[in-house]
Amino acid sequence: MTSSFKSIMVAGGAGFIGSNFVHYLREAHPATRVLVVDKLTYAGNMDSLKQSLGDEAVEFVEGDIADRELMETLTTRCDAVVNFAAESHNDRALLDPGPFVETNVRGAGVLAYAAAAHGVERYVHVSTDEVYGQIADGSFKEGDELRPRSTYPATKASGEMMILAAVESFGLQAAITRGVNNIGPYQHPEKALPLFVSNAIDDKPLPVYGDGMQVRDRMHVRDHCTAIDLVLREGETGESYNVGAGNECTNLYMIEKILERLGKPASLMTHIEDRTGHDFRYSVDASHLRALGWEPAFDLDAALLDTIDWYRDNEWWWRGMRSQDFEAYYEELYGDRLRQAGPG
Ligand code: NAD
Ligand code: TDX
Repeated sequence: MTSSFKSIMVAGGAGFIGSNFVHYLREAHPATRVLVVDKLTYAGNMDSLKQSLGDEAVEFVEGDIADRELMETLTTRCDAVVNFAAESHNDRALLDPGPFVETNVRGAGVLAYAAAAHGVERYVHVSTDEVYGQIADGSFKEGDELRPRSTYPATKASGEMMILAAVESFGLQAAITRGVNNIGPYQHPEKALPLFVSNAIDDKPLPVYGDGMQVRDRMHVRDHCTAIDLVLREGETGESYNVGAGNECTNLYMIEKILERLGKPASLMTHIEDRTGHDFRYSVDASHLRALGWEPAFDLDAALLDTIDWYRDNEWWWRGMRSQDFEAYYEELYGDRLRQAGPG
């Protein structure tokens, strides 16, 4: 990789992928300063940043990417920006779309426009494979039409349009990444893998949507970090890059691995009423990115086992996230469906 930056802003750096990216940057580019900006919504967690925050090269600012004045100030202090900040959970988007539009569209635009105004050298907007919609066979390429099928991906696709507008209108030097499902340390326990592991540890039912045969490409978050770093340094302005590891598996395969690793019974698996508009399969062709020299380091089972073991060994982290508010959300989303399903 060629370019070296003096200071990188990591927006949404107290979340799952953002915090992993901060730790990655400290190891891979120790001479670069890191400015973490995060609103600390329910999904942000300062504990996820602990291992890097003592470091004098890392600064934390609590703030909203939709706050124009703050973004105008902070972007003058960075030569690169990576934007992870988003509302990221499909199930919550079905309960209330408001914050998704506010952050994933308006916030994405405010930060990008501020970065363009202050001549930020490089910008990566972190998007998702969900913008394409579902696919029965084969894999999506970057030029394919975006056909998001539900609220969260609809706002992520709209956010991408704000970035392309800033590229065209104001010369923002931005590229977009479209990553598949990530797994790894520091993912909120509302998401499937950490939810299933933490429920299994507590001998609670694992709520499986529908038949559990939905397919996801499960990429280790560390591989997503190396991909984003490469696109930041070598990606072409105005281009999108699919980021997929080729680790496709059904939800049932992942659940079986979890139960086997933790020595828990299959009877914990509980099929419940499906998520509304649940995409059956996502799949992307990552050859555009691989042409830049990217290779994932984790295959499917290595990614799954590394992640399951991390949650098994780090209860201190996820027990704090399963707070009273989380239990209220859990009851709202799953309560009736689990009661209708009856005992596993
Ligand atoms: P996350 O929900 O764990 O973290 C999001 C972070 O953004 C949190 O720390 C939250 O406090 C912060 N945030 C939310 N609104 C903000 C705002 N207005 N201003 C500043 N900070 C704000 O999400 P994640 O899983 O780490 O996802 C990060 C990014 O990667 C998102 O853009 C998501 O769409 C994308 N993505 C995620 C995955 C995945 O599998 N998790 C896959 C592909 C792409
Ligand atoms: O309780 C559950 N039961 C269940 O069967 C939950 C939470 C999920 N699932 C299923 C739905 C999906 O098929 O597991 C699969 C994974 O679900 P999530 O962890 O909610 O991820 P997904 O909806 O696929 O989206 C994730 O990957 C793409 C991230 O949350 C997004 O931010 C990212 O863009």
